[in-house]
Amino acid sequence: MLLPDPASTRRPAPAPYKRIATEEAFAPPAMLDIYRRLLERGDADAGFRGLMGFYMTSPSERARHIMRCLTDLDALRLAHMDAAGIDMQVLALTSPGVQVMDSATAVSFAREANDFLADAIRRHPTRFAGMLAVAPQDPAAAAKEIERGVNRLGIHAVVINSHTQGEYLSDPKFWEIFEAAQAYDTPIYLHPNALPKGMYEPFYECGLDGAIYGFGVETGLHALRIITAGVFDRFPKLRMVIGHMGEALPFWAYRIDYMHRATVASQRYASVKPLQRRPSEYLREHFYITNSGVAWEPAVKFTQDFMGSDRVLYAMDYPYQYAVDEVGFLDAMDMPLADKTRFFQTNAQAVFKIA
Ligand code: 1DF
Ligand code: MN
Repeated sequence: MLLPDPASTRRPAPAPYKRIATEEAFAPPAMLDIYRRLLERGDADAGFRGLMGFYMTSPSERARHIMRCLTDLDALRLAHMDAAGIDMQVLALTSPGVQVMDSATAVSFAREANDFLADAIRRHPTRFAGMLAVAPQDPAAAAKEIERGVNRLGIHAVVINSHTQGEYLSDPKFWEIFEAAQAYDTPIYLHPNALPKGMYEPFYECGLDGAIYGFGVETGLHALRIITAGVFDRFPKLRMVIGHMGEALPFWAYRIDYMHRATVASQRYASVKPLQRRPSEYLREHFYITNSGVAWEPAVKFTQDFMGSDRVLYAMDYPYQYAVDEVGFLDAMDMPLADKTRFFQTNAQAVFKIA
């Protein structure tokens, strides 16, 4: 069976730390209504159709289970958390969130989704924290929503699901969002999206467009575009979070540094400008990395070694990767308790301002 049955799976043993999972998805039913209308129009983006069209219409056990979990922020989710030993979830509007909508709908639905999230946090304040959805389609409105989310809703992080209709945050037209994130001290979680036009087909035709590989390639590219565009020279206090073990960027870091330097020196591209520091330095000093989807001890340790143990956080990726056994694998890592406590608990408390 693909999905563990929470009732029959052995619950992880109690641990001397809280387990806070930091990339956990939800979907308000009203967002699925908007998605349904987009999908019915027939001209919906191929990546979006391939992703949400699948989950919203497939009769498969995986799709039906995920749809049920996504819309629940009460008894079912809490039961799944209890069964997996998860004390707390940091919730994010599931990908692609509002980023597939037209600008006006995206702006108004982001507010609605954040109110919906804030209500869930109010109902279960010891179990849920969250990230604000924003509409990059309207950077000024996104900046305002960050202000409202921090000051009125008490939510201190932002989620952006990678590209917005093929556009990347490396484009200065979006930098008002970075300015607000820096001013309100909200880290931006750069979460995957379905692949954009132009990238989708070579991945889709072999079934590798999704979380198996395509998501990581595209989100890693996005993070690297932000770094090489000089965003962190411009916004020296901006912090970001990336999942899936940093979308493999720590493993790439050495080669990226070497080739970035060579590319700048040869003046091969007008778009590759000198930076104040090496690409890997921005990665280590401006990013936090979660292990969403990668419950693999050597990868966690390598990433801690590269980033520092105060920059690597636990994430499950519920409900897309609800695997109770993985919590046990991570509990069992051969690692000093202080580092394991940073990983499961205290880094998340610091990054997401959880009391
Ligand atoms: C999937 C994976 C879907 C992730 C997601 O959101 C997602 C998936 C729609 O498996 O289709 O957030 N993920 O982060 O790996
Ligand atoms: Mn995810």
